[in-house]
Amino acid sequence: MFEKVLIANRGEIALRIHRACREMGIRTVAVHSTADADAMHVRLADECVCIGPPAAAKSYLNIPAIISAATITNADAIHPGVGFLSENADFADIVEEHGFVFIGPSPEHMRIMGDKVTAKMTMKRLGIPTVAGSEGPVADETSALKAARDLGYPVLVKATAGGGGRGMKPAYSEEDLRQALPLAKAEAKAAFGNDSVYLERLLTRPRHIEIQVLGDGKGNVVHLGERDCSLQRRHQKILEEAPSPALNSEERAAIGRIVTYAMKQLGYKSAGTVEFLYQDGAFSFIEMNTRLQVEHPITEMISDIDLVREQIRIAAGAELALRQEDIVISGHAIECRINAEDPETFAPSPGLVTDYHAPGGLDVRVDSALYSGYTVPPYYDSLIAKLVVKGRTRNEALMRLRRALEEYVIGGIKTTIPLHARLIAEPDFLNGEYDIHWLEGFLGLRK
Ligand code: MV4
Repeated sequence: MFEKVLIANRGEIALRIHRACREMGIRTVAVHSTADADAMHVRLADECVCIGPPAAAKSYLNIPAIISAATITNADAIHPGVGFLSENADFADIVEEHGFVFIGPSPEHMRIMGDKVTAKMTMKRLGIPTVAGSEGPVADETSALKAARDLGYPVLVKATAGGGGRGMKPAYSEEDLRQALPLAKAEAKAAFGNDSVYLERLLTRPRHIEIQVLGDGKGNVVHLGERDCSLQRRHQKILEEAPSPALNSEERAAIGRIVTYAMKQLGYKSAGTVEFLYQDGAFSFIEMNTRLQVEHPITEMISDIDLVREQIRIAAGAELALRQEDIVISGHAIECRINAEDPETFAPSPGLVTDYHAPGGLDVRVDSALYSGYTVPPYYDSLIAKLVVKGRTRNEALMRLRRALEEYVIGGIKTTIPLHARLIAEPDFLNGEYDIHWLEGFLGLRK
């Protein structure tokens, strides 16, 4: 097992990884920008190294600085966390070239899933259901129009390098498509430096359901059920729950089997998430995330499996000790993402936390690096806490969540706690009747 792990991240996720390491007897190295010298992840780690100025491009994304930090502290392995360098295959290669272990999948699998067309073709070949679409990128307007005529409108233009909804444009007619194509290409070029696009049939009211997997790269793979992440605003998830209120146990078992089989064929290593759109009883693959996800705690709550611990064991060369038949999903978990934002306008609200009291009690988990007297810096993602609850039933989880939100005190800055309190009182939410567009409608936004 590793003796020392460098955590190439910040905030609640750095703390989450530190906790797993500590429980495994592994020492930790925190890296931080000058803006994060007082951060909780730095305080708790055994060692810390300042890797640059506040701007993430010069610190948390600064590969030479991170490799240097691992070298001078004599770390064995690097955990990239979520965001930042976590899906950067070149970083994974560089980590290994310098003699450290990258705690994540193989760079090859990261590259396959990073290119959305290659990911889709690969998954289709492995038996995963995909959305009807163009076979690969569309070269020009003529071939796009032809592909769309074959598919039938509406269609969605997507960026090959995509993710996060950038470079994505719907088209309801040929005229729409002629306009959407150059717009999508320009957006993709600006966001990813790659203007390649492909087409898919547009699903108009899907849910976003994702399957958590763990593989050891030696052909052992398990799935840990699904998460429903449909409640989002501008591609930012707000609240997630597991299991999905939309699936029955047959559907759950069937998609789990399909995903597990595909990941075994691929020889997938580490934690990963296979994302689907679910509409009219059918699953369609959209993307695979080759990393730990922000919402991983809801899966941990209902499976009683520590995903970060498993990632670390697997990276250290251990075989997956879990068998599918040993995995028991029980109860219902909900995560509220608490952001330092105005709950009405979503304007960022960094600044001094004057009071802090986190909720507790049975089956309440708070993943946060906040403390009273901490100043939330303005430079990074606004996620400051994840409030996760579990109940034996969805209703029990909802009652517990309402109580925990009431208890939570974060003074001095605006947070999205009031938004969550409003959201979980809505009949559609209480009934589990929502799709990926529901929240934006509720907020009166509409794109
Ligand atoms: C789609 C879709 C509808 N039809 N594909 C958004 C980003 C990327 N992850 C895929 N996305 C979508 N792909 C087809 N064929 C709708 C979305 C989508 C979406 C998906 C998941 C979660 C939130 C979303 C919000 C808007 C659009």
